[in-house]
Amino acid sequence: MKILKDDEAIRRIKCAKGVAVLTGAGISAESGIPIFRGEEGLWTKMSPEEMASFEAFYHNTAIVSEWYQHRRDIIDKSEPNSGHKALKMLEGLVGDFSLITQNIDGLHQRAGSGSVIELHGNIMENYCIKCNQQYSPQEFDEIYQQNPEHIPRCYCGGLIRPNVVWFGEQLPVECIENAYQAAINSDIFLVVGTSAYVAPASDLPRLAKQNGSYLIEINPNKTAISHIVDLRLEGSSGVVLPLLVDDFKEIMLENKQFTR
Ligand code: BJW
Ligand code: ZN
Repeated sequence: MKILKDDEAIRRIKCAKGVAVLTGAGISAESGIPIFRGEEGLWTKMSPEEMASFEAFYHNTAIVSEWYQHRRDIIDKSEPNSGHKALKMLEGLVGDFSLITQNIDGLHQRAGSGSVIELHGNIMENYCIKCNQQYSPQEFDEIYQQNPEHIPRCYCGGLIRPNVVWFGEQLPVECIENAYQAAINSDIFLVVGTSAYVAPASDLPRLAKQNGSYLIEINPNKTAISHIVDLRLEGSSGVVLPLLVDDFKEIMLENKQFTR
């Protein structure tokens, strides 16, 4: 064991059938994508509600669109890190595995993870708020670049917005239902790189625990749910996750030999 010293954690992993993971901005920090809150956060100078809301987009379209385009540029240049890759490995080890992310950067998919539940959408997708026309990243980029005011408009005249979930907006129903189900069905629930401040994603760890799951938090800092987790692995996910997944592998292999 490299990182797991806790007997209860090892016992729980030995008999785990379902593993669910909730990730947040922290898992992409080591890919060079800024987190939202805290000293290193995107939002130290302005409140989240000022930027990530439909009202902000509608009344300050150019500023909000520029902000998203700037973030798209960062994401375009970034690569999945060892944390994303470790979760892809974990998926291959566990029969019933669910990966739930609040991130809109698509890095889990680029690391090879299959069927990722994207609670807050994806920044590369865009659509018209009037006629719902979808725009591919290339189509959107062309419209954005051709418009000197940076107010992207559909051919119907409607504003084009990113396919992300802003404050006060409902999460995609199928995604949140699948996430609730994954939390309920899990035996182990990993909470990685999220402040667990934003609902309803922040309800998932509690729901998992109420249904008997063992909660492991991976984060260099304490969060809103640290007091309810069973095990805190303090550190960055790019370092901790590969070690944890190695331990999972070892425990599961040992268990197979034992049960044979
Ligand atoms: C590392 C690390 C390393 C660093 N390794 N870790 C009171 C008033 C008004 C509203 C509410 C209220 N109470 C609750 C609400 C609801 C509201 C809400 O939660 N508000 C909070 C402010 C309290 N929620 C909503 O409005 C949601 N919708 C909703 O509830 O709908 C109801 C409804 C029903 C029916 C009809 C209509 C409505 C929607 C929430 C949408 C959130 N959207 C955003 C923006 C997405 C688009 C974009 O990216 O621009 O999602 S906000 C932002 O926060 C983003 C993130 O996904 C989300 C979570 O942030 P995350 O990932 O936790 O990041 P950070 O920065 O907070 O934390 C990073 C962590 O990483 C830290 O802990 C670091 O320590 C750690 N870290 N380096 C590991 N290397
Ligand atoms: Zn349109």
